[in-house]
Amino acid sequence: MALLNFERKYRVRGGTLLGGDLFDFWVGPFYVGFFGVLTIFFSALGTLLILYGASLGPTWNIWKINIAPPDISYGLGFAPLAEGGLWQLITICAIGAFVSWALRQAEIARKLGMGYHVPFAFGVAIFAYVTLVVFRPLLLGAWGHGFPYGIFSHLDWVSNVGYQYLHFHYNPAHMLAVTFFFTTVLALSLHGGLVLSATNPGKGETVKTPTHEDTFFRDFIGYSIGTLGIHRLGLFLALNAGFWSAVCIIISGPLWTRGWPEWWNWWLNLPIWA
Ligand code: UQ2
Repeated sequence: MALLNFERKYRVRGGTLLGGDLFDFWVGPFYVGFFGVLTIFFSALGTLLILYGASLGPTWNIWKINIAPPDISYGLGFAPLAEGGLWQLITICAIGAFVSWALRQAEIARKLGMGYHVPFAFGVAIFAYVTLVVFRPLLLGAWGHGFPYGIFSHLDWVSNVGYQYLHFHYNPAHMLAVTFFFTTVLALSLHGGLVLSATNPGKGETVKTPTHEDTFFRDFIGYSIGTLGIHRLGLFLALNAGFWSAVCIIISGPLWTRGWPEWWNWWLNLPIWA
């Protein structure tokens, strides 16, 4: 079945989570849905608020524009717009847009009778962001612990918060996150390379089969994880990268306030050395 025939057959009513039939239609290639409308609303409002915040600031230099969270002294209260209130509203818009986007993915998956793997995966990315700007600030008692919205300014925040714990690479959850990020890259490069080597042959050559792919890795390392397995592994690695990123920052402050190198003293303090 050609793609356009498939779409005619499968673009059917129903499967919506909210709004019933109201927004259950397509605009060109795009499914709309209640959450499509919500995504556009939050994205547009958030973008306008960012532009307004930039207009209050000292620069239009794209690298230096900065929308900072409230001062720590505002605690968990609302701040005036120009004093971090814009950051608070922009954060609400961002979360609203991200969650609406995930729910739109879920509605499309329901329509097609597919699993929820895509919205679940995106949900882990949302979880990592919300950990930075909501969960950790809540646990530390001030919105001022969120990161500022700006290209250079958020880099400065990461550097400063890292040095606050002396050497963030000694954070065990950070170690796990970094390892999962790199292993994700290894797995995707193996997978991308393997699939292209088999299915994108030179002129006059034939396309190879998954059996060729399996055999390549069995010849190479004595093991093939399989065509479905590599995607399970990829999802597992990528989700763990996001998950441990969230863990490594949520434990910094709420659970451990000293330098991360010092955390490893638990090893030297084991009673077996006495
Ligand atoms: C594989 C397979 C694929 C793949 C890849 C492998 C036919 C098209 C990349 C090989 C992957 C292995 C052996 C796992 C490597 C483990 C880590 C942690 C990176 O066997 O099946 O399908 O794309």
